Amino acid sequence: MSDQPIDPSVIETANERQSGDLASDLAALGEQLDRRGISIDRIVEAVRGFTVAVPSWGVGTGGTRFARFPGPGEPRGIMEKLDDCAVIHQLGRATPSVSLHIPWDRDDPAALKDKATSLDLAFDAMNSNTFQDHPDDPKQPLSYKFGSLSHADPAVRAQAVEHNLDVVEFGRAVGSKAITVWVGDGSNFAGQSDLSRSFERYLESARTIYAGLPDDFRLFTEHKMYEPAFYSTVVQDWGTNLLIAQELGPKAFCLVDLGHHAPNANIEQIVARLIFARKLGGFHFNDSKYGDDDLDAGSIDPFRLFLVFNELVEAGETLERLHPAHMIDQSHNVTDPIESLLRSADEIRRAYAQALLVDRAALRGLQDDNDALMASQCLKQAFRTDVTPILAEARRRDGGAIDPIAAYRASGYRERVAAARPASRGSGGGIV
Ligand SMILES: [Mn+2]
Repeated sequence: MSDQPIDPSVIETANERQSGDLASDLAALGEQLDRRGISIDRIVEAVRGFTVAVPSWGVGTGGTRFARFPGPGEPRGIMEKLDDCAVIHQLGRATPSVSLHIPWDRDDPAALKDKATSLDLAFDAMNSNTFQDHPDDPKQPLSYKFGSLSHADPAVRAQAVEHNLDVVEFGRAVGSKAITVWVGDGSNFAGQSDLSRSFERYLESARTIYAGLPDDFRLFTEHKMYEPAFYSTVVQDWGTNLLIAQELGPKAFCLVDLGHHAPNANIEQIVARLIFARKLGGFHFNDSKYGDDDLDAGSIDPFRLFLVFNELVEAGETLERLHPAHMIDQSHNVTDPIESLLRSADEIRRAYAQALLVDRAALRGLQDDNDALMASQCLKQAFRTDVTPILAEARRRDGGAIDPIAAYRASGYRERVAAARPASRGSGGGIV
């Protein structure tokens, strides 16, 4: 059996207290859904089958370029990060995999794989890093200050390509099947960089990475409108991202980070277009209010998250063939990262469960009849349904906690690791 970090009796004791209330709530909701012709059991089982990967970097306290305020018991390396990821999965049962970031998580691949297996975890898409310099890496002596895959200097481009191929190789060794490439390449001044030539250089580099992919590996490219470059970004939007995936070939797909768009962009429509093009590769879930991508998934605009899932459910079999990767990518600056990730995974599953409640036959009829008001009402009825008992029941059936954050607080895990892990320094910026 695995080395679970939380004593299972903590979960059992908490669940015993709450199981009566859950059974009542589930029965009431089941009755309501029955009247709508929906089997609650089918929704619970579908939710159990929906998982999302946690980012290794998410279990540390994040920050901004102004400051970082570390919390107690922060993981000091990838092995301790995996322990924290195991807590999230043990309690929430929604996050069986971890997305690694190289070089931040570089370690012996065999040891990493053993550790993950002992914790019932696996590895999802790998992430390369050519958006900062790596002075301690003898293979990366050149600076990425002026870009990486699109850099004007072919030697920097070659170094960045080689790093990505290293990450693919590392991923293969730990059982990952995909690499996500995000670059910060761009410019801060009009005229600083040639908008066309920089993209051509990026494509040439990406083709070399693509050519080095194993047959069963996928390449996800991630667009971001701006930051760290503030005038132009080489891979700035989904159109450019789609061009890249189409140029590269059948193993290349687009990754949608929900926070990487202009405010008010219709992200669900972007998702629909990428599904149409058969190029939706996956998601980085998070939320944002203005221009950043760091807030907890579903914390600001849960309706938008629901509308994204509405497109995914609507796509049905087409989506099953695409099997997009689901990953969280957010920064926890003021909360315990384990609590934020538990709640975020829950909010993502909530949006999925709500989307499963949409009466699709009715919605199509209303759309074809141009009944705008009732079509909107049909969607909103699903969104307004409180599916909390479904989420709790899915966790309970998989041995997780009915209320995972309460169980986490009762377990004393944070206090234990705070005693075992000396406090980290507060310097350094956040993640991107
Ligand atoms: Mn991202």
